[in-house]
Amino acid sequence: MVLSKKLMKVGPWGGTGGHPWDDGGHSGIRSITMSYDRCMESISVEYDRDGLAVPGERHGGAAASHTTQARSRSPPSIKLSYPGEYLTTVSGHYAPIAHGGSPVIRSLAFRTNQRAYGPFGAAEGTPFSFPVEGGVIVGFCGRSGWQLDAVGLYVAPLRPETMYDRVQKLGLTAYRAVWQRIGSQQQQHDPVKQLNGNAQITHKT
Ligand code: MMA
Repeated sequence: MVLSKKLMKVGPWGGTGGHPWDDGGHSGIRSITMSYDRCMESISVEYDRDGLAVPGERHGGAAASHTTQARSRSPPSIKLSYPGEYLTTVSGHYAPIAHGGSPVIRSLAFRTNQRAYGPFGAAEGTPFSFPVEGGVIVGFCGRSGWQLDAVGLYVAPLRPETMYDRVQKLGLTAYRAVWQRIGSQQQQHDPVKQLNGNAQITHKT
C-alpha cells in the first residue's frame, strides 16, 4: 500500500477564538509535542518530508508561563516509530474554560496502527473523534491564541501499489545499481580517479 497524493482536510473541531494556522500535509508524522493543563495550551508537530525530519511551528501557548509548562503532566511529547508507525485516529474534547467563553481544546488523544497515546489534558466537554479507515493522518491545522482553540486534520488515503509505483521504484534501484557498477569499475581500472574523487583532473585524453 502507498499513500495517495490527494489529501482530504477534515474538521476543525473546537472553537472560533484565536487565529487560524495550517501546517499543511506531509509524507508522515514523526513526533507530537504538547503542553496542557486544564486544556491543551500548545501543540507542535514534527513531520517527515522525503525521509527528513521537519520541525513544525508551535501553535498556542502564547500565555504559557514556566509555571504552566511545569504543571503540564508528562509525557509532553510522543514519538512515533516512523515510517512503520503511523497516526490513524485523533480524538478529544472541547469546552470553554471561562463561563460564556469560546470553546478551546480541552484534551487530545492519539491512536496509531501500533498503540494508543493519551488522553492528554482534561477530558471534559464535547467529545470528538476522527478514526481514519484506509488512510493516514499526515498533517494538522487549527486555531490558537493563548491556548489551542481548534484542531483539524489532513488525511492521505492509502491506495494499492500500482504498476507505475513499482516501475518508479525499480527505476531508482536500477539507476543506483548502474552507478554502483560504474563506481566499482573505476575503482578497479583507475585507482587515481578513486583517490582524487575528481574525474576531470584524472581524465585520460
Ligand atoms: C486569547 C485570544 C482568543 C483565544 C484565546 C485562547 C485569551 O485570549 O487569542 O481569541 O480564544 O486566547 O487561545
